[in-house]
Amino acid sequence: MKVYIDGVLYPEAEAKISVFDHGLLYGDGIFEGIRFYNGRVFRLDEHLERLWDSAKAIRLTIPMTLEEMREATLETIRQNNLHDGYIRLLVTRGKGNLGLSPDRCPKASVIIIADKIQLYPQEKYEKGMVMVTCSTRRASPAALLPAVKSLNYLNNIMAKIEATHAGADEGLMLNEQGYVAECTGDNIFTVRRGTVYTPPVFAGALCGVTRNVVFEICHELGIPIREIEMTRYDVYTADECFLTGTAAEVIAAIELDTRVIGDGKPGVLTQRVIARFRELVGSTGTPIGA
Ligand code: PXG
Repeated sequence: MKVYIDGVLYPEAEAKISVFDHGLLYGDGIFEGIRFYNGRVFRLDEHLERLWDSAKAIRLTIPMTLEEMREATLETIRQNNLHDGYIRLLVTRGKGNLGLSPDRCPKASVIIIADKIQLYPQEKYEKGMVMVTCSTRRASPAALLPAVKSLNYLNNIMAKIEATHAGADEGLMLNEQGYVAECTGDNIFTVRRGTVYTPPVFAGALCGVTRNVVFEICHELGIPIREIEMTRYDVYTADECFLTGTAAEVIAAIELDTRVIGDGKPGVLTQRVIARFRELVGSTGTPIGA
């Protein structure tokens, strides 16, 4: 495995960053998780645009252009001879001192890791995911902007620990008002009487790239889709539920807090969305190139 750090591809064992990097010391940085399928990177530019938006929001200067980042990403995949896999793109605040001010970090660091992705077990894709509501709330936008894909994931990790310890596959996160925000690493959708619903981004969700793809698929297939604030009640009583994320892709959720959703199987509409998603990931995207 070769890892890109600031313009150089290092063998994995030599891919190291400074212990004074504020990405490590303070979680001060941003990232993207991107997939490539069949020799093409899925929605690469959407991910890069979100990375640049995250950088803007935290006042981080990415030390290269978007075009250079696109090329560095593709080159890292090529150098690892991968056809299908996952890219983790990080921009850290860079090396500074033991003080949290980023003013002492002269240059941000760019890290690109290309690897195989570990999927949920195939069984989960066939049977659906079991969820519990976490007591850890999604960070308030007044504290940590949920739209920023920052290296500060403790909020989600605390929720993930709760979900895992409850024996669930995923944790549902509510915002401070008690409305559904998203899951620990995925956006959530429900289906009721033929309409697809998802919480608005302002409810505390990340503006997921996969979430946006679901909007496109629904428009294309003529399925009504709406953003609406929802409570746990709306998930318990939905006909269907599914989750979306680069890692999870599109996956049915069949239970929340021991309430069976719909008939407890991946729903018909969910399966239509999944089928179209599979077609898109297999046939579109930025070619990795020779
Ligand atoms: N919400 C959150 C909080 C996320 O972290 C998504 C939604 C889905 O967004 P995309 O753009 O991927 O459709 C994410 C991203 C993991 C893992 O290992 C998952 C994500 C990020 C990093 C790691 O499961 N999901």
